[in-house]
Amino acid sequence: MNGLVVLKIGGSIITDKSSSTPKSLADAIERIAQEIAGVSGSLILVHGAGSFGHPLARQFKLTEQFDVQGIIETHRSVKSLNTMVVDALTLSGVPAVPVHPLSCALLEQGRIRDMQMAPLREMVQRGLVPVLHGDVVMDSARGAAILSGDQLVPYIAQKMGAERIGIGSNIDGVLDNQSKTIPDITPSTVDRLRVYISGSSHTDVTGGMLGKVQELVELADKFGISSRIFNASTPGNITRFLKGETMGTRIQKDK
Ligand code: IP8
Repeated sequence: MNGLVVLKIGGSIITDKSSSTPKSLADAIERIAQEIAGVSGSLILVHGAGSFGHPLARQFKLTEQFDVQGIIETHRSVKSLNTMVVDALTLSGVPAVPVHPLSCALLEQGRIRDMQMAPLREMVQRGLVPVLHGDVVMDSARGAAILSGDQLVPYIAQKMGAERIGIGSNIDGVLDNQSKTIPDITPSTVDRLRVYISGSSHTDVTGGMLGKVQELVELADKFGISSRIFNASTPGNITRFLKGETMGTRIQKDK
């Protein structure tokens, strides 16, 4: 699908991730919706779970065990965050529709085994903007597991033949040991850079920055799709990314 952009907005941008209970950041959600509304083009949006998902996933030990109540409560919570994002986009004039991974994906040992792509394809072709999110999802081996938006983005991008991928985090891309942005990462440099790349400082059951980089390096390596990690908490940066401007860290295949 030519020109399609897949963008993930991290849970740290739209929620207070330091909170152990769900706490949304309404101003940030509204700003993001307005920036997205300002740039036309095909888009699939994925957002993180932040304080609506990670504390509950940890409380119910969803990465270790099957727990019916944990599935219900965690999904209900991330769905409520998704409703806030979709509502803000709708109010800004974006034709956004919710897509919940629990209802359309199946995992095996935590990796996506199967996902309904036909509805997404039809939505995008008809000008709708699907809005997915990190979720608890059924798993053929474990019963259920956590599916991070970081895994959804490369999967969807590859299946849909996306043109550009963005991961909007709350820092200026991937930083080195001097806190300077690493402009480029490739499969051959990632091992050397790994020591600089930390996990998340908050409750994060899906791996923080290192998890994101690993997913995107794999995408570049296997499918030649490049992506960009940038600071989406800086006003205007989502607009810049959508317009194709250079910023943050680019992850691409070795030349
Ligand atoms: O915030 C995690 O998704 P992420 C989903 O995109 C849950 O890593 C339920 C913790």
